[in-house]
Order: sequence, then structure tokens, then C-alpha cells
Amino acid sequence: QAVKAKTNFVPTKEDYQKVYNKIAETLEADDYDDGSYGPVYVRLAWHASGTYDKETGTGGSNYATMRFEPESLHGANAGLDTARTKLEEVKKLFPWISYGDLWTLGGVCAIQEASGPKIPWRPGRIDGFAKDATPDGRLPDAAQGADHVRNIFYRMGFNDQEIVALIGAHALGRCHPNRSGFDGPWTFSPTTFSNAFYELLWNEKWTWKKWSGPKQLEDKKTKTLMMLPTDYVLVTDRSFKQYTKKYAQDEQAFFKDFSAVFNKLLELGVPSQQWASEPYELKTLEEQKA
Ligand code: CCH
Repeated sequence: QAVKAKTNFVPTKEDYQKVYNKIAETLEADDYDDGSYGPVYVRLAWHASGTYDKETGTGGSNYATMRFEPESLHGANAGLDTARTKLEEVKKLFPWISYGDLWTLGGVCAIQEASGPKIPWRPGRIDGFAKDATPDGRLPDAAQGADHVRNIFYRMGFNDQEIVALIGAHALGRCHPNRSGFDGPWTFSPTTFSNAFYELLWNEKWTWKKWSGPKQLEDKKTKTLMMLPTDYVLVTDRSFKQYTKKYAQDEQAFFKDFSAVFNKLLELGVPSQQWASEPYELKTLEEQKA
């Protein structure tokens, strides 16, 4: 009987750079949203990781449980099938990568390719099973206030400064009525990563939108931008607002803090013995042309 040779393929940094490059090639799409899958990749990476609970050590990106019902059907995850389906194109070419690694690398790639900061990232997540999923209700509810935001993010192990830095990712993307019920982008350039979210929060006048949808704010001047109730607490809450002000004034400070906290988010719940290497700093497509 023939014995099939067991190939012990150990991917290197170069292999992950190839995956990164392929993900980067899938970002642009004229027929999708604002022309990029980047924002929804970032949201997938965040929702895959943000289920973490530091008390029980459950949740986080390790097992990629959003592949399964009921987590895939949790209200907060509406629309993320778009990102998971698109990333399948990459998974087909690199079947050895785990879903948790693929999805988190998708978020890193999307930020870097959108002119954001470099995000250190390392491989090591493994595929789990439906039984590893956490119950519904661990992700934030945009209709609520500062107490709720704190409860949710403190549970993951973040402080007020880290919370403010993380939510700055709303520089990217938009709300979709058929996903969350909310409508519209936060910034004028939703495919560019910048500190514009904080600048707009501080510098524009925000009023409650008059419509039949969920409570959200609009900018008084153009009425084309939006803020969620949870975004707005970042300029009303005494502790949050000092960081919002700092990031509005200093994009470099935001980039530095965002890089650290997004890396931390993506590593939540992954047992340290699973890490396959030290964090990599992968190159953008642009840098590789040079
Ligand atoms: Fe978010 N986010 N987010 N968010 N989010 C939505 C969309 C994006 C909340 C609510 C919403 C983070 C924190 C919070 C992104 C990244 C991050 C939407 C619209 C809602 C609602 C979904 C739709 O309709 O498509 C709330 C509440 C919080 C915290 O209190 C954090 C943290 C991150 C990442 C670090 C990105 C990106 C999007 C745009 C997705 C897209 O498809 O354009």
C-alpha cells in the first residue's frame, strides 16, 4: 500500500506577503460600495476578534467561528458574508492559511492599502468548530451610550484611550440600511484611512437626522455624513473627549496608537503558544513596486 508522503509545509514571511498581496488585489471593485472591499474586511477582522471576554478567555479571532450558524446570523454580523465570500478567492489559492489568520490579515491589508499605518501581524490562529462560538450580544450596540461602550470594550481588556483609537476606524466605510439600519459614511473619503473621523466629530455641527430609521446624527452643513450615537459619546464623555481632541489634532499620534491597539484586538484570545512567529511588518503593494 502506497503511503502518501506527509508534507509539513511551514509558511514563511514571504508566503504571508504573497497572501497579503492577493488580498490587496481583491480590494478594488467598481461595482461594490465606494469602490473597495477594504472597509468591510476591516469590519470582519474586528467582529471576528471583538467577541473576546478577558474573564473567561472565550471568543476572539482564534477559531473563526463566524463561519458557522448561529454566529454568522448574529444581527451585528449582517453583511459580513460579503467579506467572507470575497476572501474565499484568496483561501482557494492558499488553502493552508487558517480562516482566523486570513480574516485578520484582511483587516491589516485593508488598513495599510488605504494609506493607514503599518500594523504588525503574526500567524498562528487555528480553525475551530461551531461549538467554540460565543453567544450573541458581545459586540457593541450603536444605539447606546458611553456606559455600554465602556462595558463592552473593558470586557475585551481595553481602556478609554484604546477605545477612542479603535473607533477611529470609522474613517473607513459606511452604514448600510439593509445591514445595520443606519445610513451613510462618516467621512468624505471612506476608502482612505485618516484621522478625519475625529476632525469631523470636533469641527462639524451634528444634529439628529429626521427620518424613520434608527437615531443617528448628520452634519448640519452637507447632511451627507453621519455619526452613530456611540460615536458621538467620544466628544461628549469627559474622559473619551480628551483623546478625540488629541487625535483630531495629531494624525501621527492616532496612527501610532491605532496600530498598537488594532494589533492587540486581532490577537485577543489566541493562546500564546500558538503564535508561529514574531509579528511581521508586511509591505504594501506600492512599497514592493519601488
Ligand atoms: Fe464599526 N460599525 N462600530 N467599528 N465599523 C459599522 C461599520 C464599520 C460600531 C457600529 C458600526 C468599530 C466599533 C464600532 C468599522 C470598524 C470598526 C456599522 C455599519 C455600525 C452600525 C454596518 C453596516 O451597516 O454596514 C459600534 C457601535 C462600535 C463601537 O462602539 C471598531 C472598533 C472598528 C475597527 C477597528 C468599519 C470599517 C465599518 C464600515 C464597514 C463597511 O462595510 O463599510
